[in-house]
Formats: sequence, C-alpha cells, structure tokens
Amino acid sequence: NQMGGIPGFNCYETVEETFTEADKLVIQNPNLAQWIDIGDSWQKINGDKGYDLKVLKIGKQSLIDPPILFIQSAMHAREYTTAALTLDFAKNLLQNYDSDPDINWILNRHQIHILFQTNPDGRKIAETGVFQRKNVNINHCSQGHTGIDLNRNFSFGWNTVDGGSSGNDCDETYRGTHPASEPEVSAIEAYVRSIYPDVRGESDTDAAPIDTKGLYLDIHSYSELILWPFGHTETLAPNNKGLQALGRKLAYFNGYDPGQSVGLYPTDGTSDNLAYGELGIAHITFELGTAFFQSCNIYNNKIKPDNLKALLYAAKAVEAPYLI
Ligand code: ING
Ligand code: ZN
Repeated sequence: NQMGGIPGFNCYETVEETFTEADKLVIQNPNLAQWIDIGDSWQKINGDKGYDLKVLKIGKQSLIDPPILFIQSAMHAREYTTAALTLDFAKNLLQNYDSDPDINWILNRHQIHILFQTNPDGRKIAETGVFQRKNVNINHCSQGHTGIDLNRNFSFGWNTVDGGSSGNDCDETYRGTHPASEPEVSAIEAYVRSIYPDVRGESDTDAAPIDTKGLYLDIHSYSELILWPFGHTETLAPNNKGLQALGRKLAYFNGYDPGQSVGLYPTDGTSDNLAYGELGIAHITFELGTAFFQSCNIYNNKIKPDNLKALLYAAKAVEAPYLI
C-alpha cells in the first residue's frame, strides 16, 4: 500500500484512499467496473462535511438478469479490517480477470456490488483511533455519545425483539427514532431493492424458492464467525438447510465458526432482515479476526488470505445459495 493509511495502521485505507483506489480500478478496467453513487452520508445531508455512499459494480456490463453478490463493509466505523478486505477482494478480481479462469468465469457471468465504506462519517472518527461504532447523527444523546447503530436501523422487523436493539440514544445499539431513519440505511435499502427481486412470499415463514439466485454479505469484526439468519429468533429460517450448508462451506474456507446469528446475541433491524426477511435473498454476516484495530501483520498474513478464499467461494455460490 503506497498510501498513508490509518495512522499506525498503514494497511487500512482511509475513506479518501478507498475512494481513490476504487477510482483507479474503474479507470484501469472500464469494461468491468463502474463506480455508482447510491446516496449521501448523514453529514453530507445535514452539515458541511460528509461523503457520497459509493458502490463498485464489478462484472461484464451487458449481462441480463445475472446472479448478484452485494457486499457491505465498515458499517461499524471501528471495524478496520472489513473495508480493507473488500477492497482487496475487488482488486483481486479485477487484476486476475485475464489470468485466472475461475475469476474470468465469475466476472463474465455475475455481478458483484461492493459498498466499501458504509459509514464514512463514523469511519473518519474511528481513523483517529477512537472506538466509534455508530454513524454521526448529532441529534440524539446529549452526553457526546451521539449516533445511531446502522445495523439496528433497517426497516424490516425494526424494534420487534426484546433486547434486540436499544431505545437509549447514548447506547452503542441505539436503533434510531423510526425504521430506516438514517440516510446510510435508506440508501442501502433503496439500492438493494433495486438490484434484487422480492422472492419472499406473503409470509416470512415461507421459504424462498430453492433456486433463488443472489447473496448479500455484511462484513463485520470481530470474533471469527460466519452467521446466517435468523438473528431475532431461535426458530430456524425456512431456508435453514441451504443457509447452514452455505455458512459451513464459507467457514471451511476461512476457518471460522459457523452458526445461526441469534446464537451470538438476539438482534433486530439488521441488514439480514432486509436481505432475507424482506426479499428472500440469502444473507451471511462475517465477523473477521479477533479485535477491532487488528495489526497489519495479522491482517496481511491471516485475515486477508483466509477471507479472500471465502469471498471467492461466495462469488461462485451466488448462482444458487440455497442449493449449495
Ligand atoms: N456484530 C454484529 C452486530 O451488528 C450481527 C453481529 C450482525 C448480528 C448481523 C446479527 C446480524 O452486532 C458486530 N460486530 O457488529
Ligand atoms: Zn459490526
């Protein structure tokens, strides 16, 4: 990495460096990559700072109804390794398209959409060495611990589980005042609904069709886990067999522990509710590594190689995740 990176952690690109690297990838690969503005961060809308929310769309541009892999990282600002991993994954795909037959096949037949910096305002705070998780909405919590947990603000099943999120605006899992109140979440919801069909039946107890294409990954840290729905109940998801098989296979590639999401702790308003709960699209959460600010040595030698293998498998599984 020729850029500066986060001070003391030069393997982790800053928000600006992430955008510069993505710009370069698009210039170097005009037929395989597009950089799409899907909305604005809270500070961009409400203040004089802030960022665009940008998705790198990778794959042959002319495909009709391709299987789609959507990945988001760094929704929680302090989870340094997550955006580095997804950027390294994008580079790995684009730089090996000509030489690696697997990657050639992936990009000729699929689309991969990556939101590297899901919470760029919060990330700027985390880049100073502060353990920032939430976004930077200053309208809540007078004691300085402002912001909303974006992964409790998604609209499907928002605030439906006892202890799944917090109503106290100073808490780390504060859900916000209403579903999708935060611009980061409403931008993701609109984008994801535009790229995936709704295959879910009338009731969320219905299984999605077994041949449903598409996969949505949310990359967090830490705990070395692979998690699948549900996060709100111990009841098995209607597509549990497929989700479990997919989760176990991903865990085989990165060496993490696979399990149902609720096993970590119960949650509501998370992005798996949008993906699987609302749309019926398979959803997996990664929990990378063993710390928020993990050393570059561990990132480069363990987290990155292990998880690039898992992400490469995910890009293949997107054809039919429930049949894996
Ligand atoms: N972990 C996730 C969180 O939002 C999670 C865990 C994700 C649970 C998705 C359920 C569904 O709390 C971290 N580290 O943020
Ligand atoms: Zn997280």
